[in-house]
Amino acid sequence: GTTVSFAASANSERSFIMVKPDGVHRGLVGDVIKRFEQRGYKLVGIKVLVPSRELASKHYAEHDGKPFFPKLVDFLSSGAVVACVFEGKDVVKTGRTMIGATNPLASAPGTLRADFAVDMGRNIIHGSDSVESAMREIALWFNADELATYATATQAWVYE
Ligand code: IDP
Repeated sequence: GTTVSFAASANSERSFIMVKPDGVHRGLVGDVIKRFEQRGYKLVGIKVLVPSRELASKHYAEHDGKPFFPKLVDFLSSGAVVACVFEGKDVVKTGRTMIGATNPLASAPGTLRADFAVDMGRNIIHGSDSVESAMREIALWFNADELATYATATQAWVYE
């Protein structure tokens, strides 16, 4: 019925979550994924790649023209990243909360950036800041056939 299909679509929000080169070099990929998994979010896409400067520029297009933009693009394309798509209820907003403030020194304790980072330019992880950004970023980093549609055996124990 209506209630069931509403719940299903509300629980299928997606966010683009990426471990940046500093996080990969420091061996934090597992820690990042662990936080999202243990919260109850479902991993539906994942890949490791060294982004081209073009891809990095497109990803951070909203910052084009700002003083830190060239450094940001250089850094993101300097090494391997792990690009992920996580799915679940309110995953965009909740993901941002779990990640913490852009400046790790201002991030709340218990957030990924507070627990693993110090400098703004080495804050280990990216997470989409809105549902619209998430859709743009997922389309930029993934082909449709690289995203899996599946039901977890535990979904009834995560969602009422
Ligand atoms: P977010 O990653 O928390 O969404 P954004 O404002 O979208 O933050 O900035 C993208 C990334 O650019 C940040 O994660 C950070 O690494 C870097 N950055 C943002 N602002 C500055 C700055 O003022 N100086 C240097 N790097 C910055």
